[in-house]
Order: sequence, then C-alpha cells, then structure tokens
Amino acid sequence: MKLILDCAGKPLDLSSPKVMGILNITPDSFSDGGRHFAPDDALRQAEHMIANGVAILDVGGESTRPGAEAVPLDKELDRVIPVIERLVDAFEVPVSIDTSKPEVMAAAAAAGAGLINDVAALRAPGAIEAAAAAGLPVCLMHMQGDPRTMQTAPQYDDVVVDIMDYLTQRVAASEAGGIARERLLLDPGFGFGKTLQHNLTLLRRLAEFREPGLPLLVGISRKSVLGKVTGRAVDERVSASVAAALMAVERGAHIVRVHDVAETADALKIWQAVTTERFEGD
Ligand code: PT1
Repeated sequence: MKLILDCAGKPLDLSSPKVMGILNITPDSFSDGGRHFAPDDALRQAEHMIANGVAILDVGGESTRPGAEAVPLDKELDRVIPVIERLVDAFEVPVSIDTSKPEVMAAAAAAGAGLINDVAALRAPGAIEAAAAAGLPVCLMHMQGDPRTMQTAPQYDDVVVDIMDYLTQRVAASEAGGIARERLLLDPGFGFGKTLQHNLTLLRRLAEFREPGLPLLVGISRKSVLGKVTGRAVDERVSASVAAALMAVERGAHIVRVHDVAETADALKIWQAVTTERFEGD
C-alpha cells in the first residue's frame, strides 16, 4: 500500500509497517500514584520510544482493559491534554488520542493531536461530528459490549465475518457523517469481548480484514490472550507480544500498537529486510 496518512501535518508513511507506542496517562501507570508529574514522566517515556523507532505515540487517559471503570470527562481532559500539548511541541512524530469522548477528541485535536483512536468506533453521540470537524484520521475498532462487561460470554456466528460486518457499518456511518474513507483505519479489537479462541482466530485470519482496502491497526501487546497461551504474567509477555505483532504484520497489519517499542521495532526490521527484495545479487 502506497499510503501516507496526514496526521495534522505530520506524515505517517504506511508503505511499510509501523510501531505505535502506548502512553497510558492513568494514575496507576506512575510510580508516585498522582497525576502531578504525569507530563514529565510521559515525555521521558516518549523520548525513549522515539529513540527506539516509534512512528506514532498513542496517548490514553481512560483504561479500556476488561473490567476497567469509566473516567469522567474533566478527569480525562486533565490527564491527556497537557501531555499532548507537550508531546506535539517536543517531537516530530504524530500523537494519537485514545478516547471515545467527542469532547476529548475536539480538545486533543486543538492541542495538536494527529489521529483519533476510538475503541468505540465513533458510536458515542457526537463522536462522528467531532471527528469530522477535527479533520484527522480515525481508527475504528471493534468491541462487543463495553469494557466493564465485555468478557462475560462473548458470542459470534463467525468472529471474522461478524466483526467485518460491524466495521463496514461503522465505515459507512463515518463516511455519511463527512469523514473521508481515506482517513479511516480498521482494528478488529483484540481482547474486546472475545474469548481466547476468538482472539486466536482473529490473528490467524487477520488478512481477511484487508479486504476493504483500509489500513489495519492491531493492538495485542501484553494482552490476556498471550497470558492464557504462555501462562505468563502481564510484565512477562514481551516475547509473546513481539511474536504476535510479527504475525499481525505478516498478515497485513500496517500499525502495531505496543508497549515494548524497541523489541517490536527490531522484529519489524528483520521482517522488512527479509520482505524487501533487492535485485543486486546481494
Ligand atoms: C487496541 C487497543 C486500543 N487496546 C486500539 N486501541 C487497548 N486501536 C486500548 C486483555 O485482554 O487493541 N486497539 N486501546 C487496551 N485494551 C485492552 C483489552 C487491554 C484487553 C488488555 C486486554 O488483557
């Protein structure tokens, strides 16, 4: 795919697979437990990720992992907006905002964010309008249910077909709301209302999500699917995460959303070197 996304003036070249680095701005992601030092901490983390080859930084102020509680709007804004402002100023790489709230989308865009990453695929009232007004690329992710309850008995007829149908509907709703198709990305939503077998099937058949011709984003880093297969705790899932990211890229993912940037970037360098044919007799 010869494709360069315009992320608020910062280009994101998706002609080769790219690493999205996760920057969680939640109190429990910081050693001091308070948000007072969050911007400094996030800047240091971002600097490290950039030195290790990250192409885009994903800033989120509300956890969406299974069982997570919702965060009120003012709290989410307080967490993410100061961080986005500083990241946008300090670095060349685009900054993505991981949110489902239209008010956060608008404020993040005003602060210079370059991509909207919405696990609810713009289903919140006003979200399509906010994303259209922001004029940014949007990642539409599939989720069955909501983060608090999504892991209780998820069900599909055919997990790939059902998710493809949902994403196709969200693309249509987005286009109808004035968001150009060229600005949309798709994500099957690993771990969002899926059993172990659903997640494994999604990765096995990931290539089927390339059919609409939109860029594919995959987030599977450190998720419980990897813990279930390996028996490892969340901070011991680096190798499993790199393996899964590489399998996603091999099946056509354009962006992998990860915690472990250096390890993933190295794996993608090997993928790139092996995949890029040269006709010079080596
Ligand atoms: C994702 C994603 C995301 N994941 C996009 N954004 C999370 N586009 C946040 C577990 O099973 O995949 N794509 N934003 C984090 N969510 C989860 C879900 C974290 C499940 C952990 C699990 O452990």
